[in-house]
Amino acid sequence: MSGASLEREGAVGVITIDNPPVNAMSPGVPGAILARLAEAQADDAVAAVVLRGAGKGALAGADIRSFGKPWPEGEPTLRDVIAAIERSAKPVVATLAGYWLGGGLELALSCHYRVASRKTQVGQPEVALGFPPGAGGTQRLPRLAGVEAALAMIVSGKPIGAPEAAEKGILDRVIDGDLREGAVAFAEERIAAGPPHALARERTPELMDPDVFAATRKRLERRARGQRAPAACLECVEAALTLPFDEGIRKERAIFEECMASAESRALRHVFFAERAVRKVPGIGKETPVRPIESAAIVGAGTMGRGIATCFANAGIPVRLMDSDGQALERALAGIRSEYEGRVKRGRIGAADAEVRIGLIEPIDTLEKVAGADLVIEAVFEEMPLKEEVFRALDSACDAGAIIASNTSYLDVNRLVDIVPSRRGDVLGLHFFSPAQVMRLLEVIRTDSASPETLASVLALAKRLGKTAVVAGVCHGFIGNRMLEGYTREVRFLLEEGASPVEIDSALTGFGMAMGPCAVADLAGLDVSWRKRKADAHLRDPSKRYSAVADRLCELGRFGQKTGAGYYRYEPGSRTPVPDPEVDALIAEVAAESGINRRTIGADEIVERCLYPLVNEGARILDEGIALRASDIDIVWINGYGFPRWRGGVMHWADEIGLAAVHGTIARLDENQDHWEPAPLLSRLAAEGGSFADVDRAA
Ligand code: T1G
Ligand code: NAD
Repeated sequence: MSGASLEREGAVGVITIDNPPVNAMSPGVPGAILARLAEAQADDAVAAVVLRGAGKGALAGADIRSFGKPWPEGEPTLRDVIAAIERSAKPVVATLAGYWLGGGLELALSCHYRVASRKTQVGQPEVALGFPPGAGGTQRLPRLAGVEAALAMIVSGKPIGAPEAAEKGILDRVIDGDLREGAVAFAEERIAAGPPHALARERTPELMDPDVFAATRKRLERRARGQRAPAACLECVEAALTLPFDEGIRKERAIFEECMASAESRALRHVFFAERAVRKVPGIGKETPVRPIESAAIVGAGTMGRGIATCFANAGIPVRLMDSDGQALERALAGIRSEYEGRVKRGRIGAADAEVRIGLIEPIDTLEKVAGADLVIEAVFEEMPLKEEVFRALDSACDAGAIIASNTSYLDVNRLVDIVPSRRGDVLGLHFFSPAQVMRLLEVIRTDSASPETLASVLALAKRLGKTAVVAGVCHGFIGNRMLEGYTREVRFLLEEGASPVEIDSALTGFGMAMGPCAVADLAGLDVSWRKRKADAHLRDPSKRYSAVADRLCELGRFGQKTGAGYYRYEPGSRTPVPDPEVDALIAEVAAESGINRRTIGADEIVERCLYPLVNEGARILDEGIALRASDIDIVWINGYGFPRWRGGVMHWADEIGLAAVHGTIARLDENQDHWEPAPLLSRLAAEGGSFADVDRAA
């Protein structure tokens, strides 16, 4: 039963808030706290109150599941509890453990005193859900911590540890040893000292740096372009300085309500639950055995092998690195070393730590030396016959029970399983993204035969590596890269039809993408996909439209940043794209050859043309069960391709527009172009008035 209990310890009434797992303020909980507070007030033997959380002691704030639903009529709210505490003549000591976040911290800020165990984290993470704190945090925190510190915490949403919070004046004491006993002892001291028991609201906020608001505003214009919540947080904190307390509270509430109703907040709340749903994989549970992965080996020390080796070293897991080309291996090791040295120079890690990590990477000169590794990842060139050869060699080299994974971007991992028939349960795809040591996304490719144990083991490993794992089925390009094809196709068509690389990139960064597609192509290198297109040329349907723009750039040796020129040109040593008239001329020439009349294309059309193919292919991927749920696709695009988190991911964004409208546009485009056939699932949902969120293949 969720609620709150009251026990007496001498003159101290201990109220324990109990709503597993994180004591969120779900309907009913504030009412229960109010009732216990009233009992404590009425009990003459109680002189002070300790307010704490049950279980691990966390108070994670408002119940995020209740947002967007009406609060039950007549049911008290967190703000009623806060008002009651501030009216209380008996001092209330908030007793913090675990995470005290959002409304949890706001409740504590309204108390007369705050004590915490050393490992406690406190923060106002609301901005990450698309709104500012809504129960007085923006008014009370500046009065306790000072304006600058409060502003930084509220705008960033990042929690801080108890020692730092005590230093800032947010906490009155950090308690080592038994927290409840320490809190009761603290309350007894306050009883002995007697009034006044000051409240945060009675203080005046202190501002040291009068430029902090202007400077933060400027930073947000750059960093949080398109978003409302960070600026809303700033406005609220500013009100703490310019308005009397109660007016500041009213202003905070008005801004909070406006933000809560926004598409931005719906998107961010969707992502919060998507990040938790993605960890749930059918057939994998707590009872599934997990094989320990204490050592790994990587075959192929190119771009990916090197990055993946670094991931393991960063997680403290010994890793062997092999390449058939000795020079490639040397280059990889030198590259790894120089990257760690760079991080030491920038103060990111200590020199000794860097040496430990470098020491975890052991070069090996033959594939046989992968023996003994718990996991082997193949990262050789993207060629099926080569990968098959490597898998045959791994079959004889690996220990029984070792997990064997391919880092392939597109190829059929089930075919690789057939190479090692006695190891069917132990093989899967582990699709890291480049640069592997930086990108959070890891697509885990579930082959038809991978055992639950293998899957559970790599999911546990992903967590150790700090990766967000998304389980995907086998198909060409899995979730992310399969969707990417339509995106890059439309970029090339738009170029021919009249948009410049700058116009395309600005339209998409304006939408919120981390980078524009032309700049991304220049960064990744245009030659890889060019080679692939040449190799697959015989498979192309000649009746379908094909754009030669990218091929022609490559024919000029324009492979992107690495050659100083691609869709843009680059000054030596610079990564800043500079528009290049030569490219404009080349595109105009290609368009003329294809008989295309070029025109001016607006940003909205660019965004639709580039992003609707993602939605359409995403619908197919969902329909085929390649992704378990639409929100998994959202996680892939947010973490692997720079899709704006505050738009909720590709599929949520489409749901938000409305699938009938998206379908209508795609169907219209399909009349003029042959690449736009609406996906059956999209057509069906559009007709039914449904949404992608309703489709859950994991249920
Ligand atoms: N509401 C509802 N459910 C929550 C929740 C919350 N606030 N926090 C966690 N859960 C669920 C979560 O969905 C999961 O459920 C389980 O608890 C364990 O979480 C008025 C309006 C606390 C650091 O933003 O950051 O207060 O998936 O897997 O890794 O201004 O959860 O098992 O079914 O994440 O140990 C502000 C959000 C709310 C905190 C724990 N608060 N939570 O991390 O476990 S807005 C937040 C977290 C607010 C006021 C406003 C983390 C955590 P399930 P978990 P964890
Ligand atoms: P790369 O060309 O940089 O490196 C491949 C390495 O494999 C080379 O050093 C080569 O010498 C080595 N190699 C070739 N045959 C070998 C053999 N028989 N035994 C041992 N080593 C051998 O390629 P990459 O970009 O690192 O890609 C590797 C794999 O990862 C490919 O399957 C690719 O599709 C995939 N991938 C690449 C990216 C990316 O952005 N580069 C992203 C995700 C996945």
